[in-house]
Amino acid sequence: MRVLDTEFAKGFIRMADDGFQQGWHERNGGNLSYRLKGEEAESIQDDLSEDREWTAIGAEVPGLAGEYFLVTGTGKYFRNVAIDPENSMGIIEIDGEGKNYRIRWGMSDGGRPTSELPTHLLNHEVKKRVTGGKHRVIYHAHTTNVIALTFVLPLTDEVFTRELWEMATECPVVFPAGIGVVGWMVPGGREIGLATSRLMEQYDVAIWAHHGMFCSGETFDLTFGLMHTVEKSAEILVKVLSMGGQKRQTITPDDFRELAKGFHIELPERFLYDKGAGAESSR
Ligand code: 2HA
Ligand code: ZN
Repeated sequence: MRVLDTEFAKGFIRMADDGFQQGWHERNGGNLSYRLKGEEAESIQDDLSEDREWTAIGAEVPGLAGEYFLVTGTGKYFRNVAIDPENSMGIIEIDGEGKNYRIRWGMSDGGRPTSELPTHLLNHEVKKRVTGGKHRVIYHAHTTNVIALTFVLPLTDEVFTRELWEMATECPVVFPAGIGVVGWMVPGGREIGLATSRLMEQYDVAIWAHHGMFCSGETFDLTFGLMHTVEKSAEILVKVLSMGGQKRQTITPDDFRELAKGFHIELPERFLYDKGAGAESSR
């Protein structure tokens, strides 16, 4: 089977295009990766090449030994993924030790995987382990409103989670575990990858201050939907802050506890802290 005829490649391309349409991928901003299922990797073997050499990942991911990933290319534009997929993305195989990768398909002009490959693979390794193999998609986008908030909110998991939960009732249902925050760091390497993957042990969302967001999920729909929900919530918060920032009423900690019961979810108490007199609803 040809790679571009598979459902996973079509889903990947559609997601990249959706992200571009949202305005999250200026120039070459953002990157996307998908861990193939065994039968998917099997089905495309005839379309793969062995011409490209093994290259160091720049991080060690023994938990991903032998896995195949579809990833966007470094310097490539999300805007072009749908019209030139073979050049904008590629399939890589991880070696038996989790130290090297080789390109098996795509990146047709001699390109390389995303500069954020260490973060993608370190996140995949954690998520494969903690979800029992369910999570397959890691998505990085330059989401405007979340980035704006990293200039004005304290850079803590507690504040970002609570403030974004408060902006829409669906939020705690969509990301009940909360959101992790990484302070400003140099992107593109192992250090920021390790910091992010530590957060991915407990969260499906990690914010990079003054840069963007990473989301993890089982499918393209769920992962795109998660990014979309968090960014929508951030947009509402930016509007509220722009209207003076004073909330006349809001969703209270007890409202969240009631919601948790109704939806059979667990909302960690550390996000339901008391904000002090005057900060909460006067209902
Ligand atoms: O340019 O988004 O973080 C790709 C990126 C780097
Ligand atoms: Zn980025």
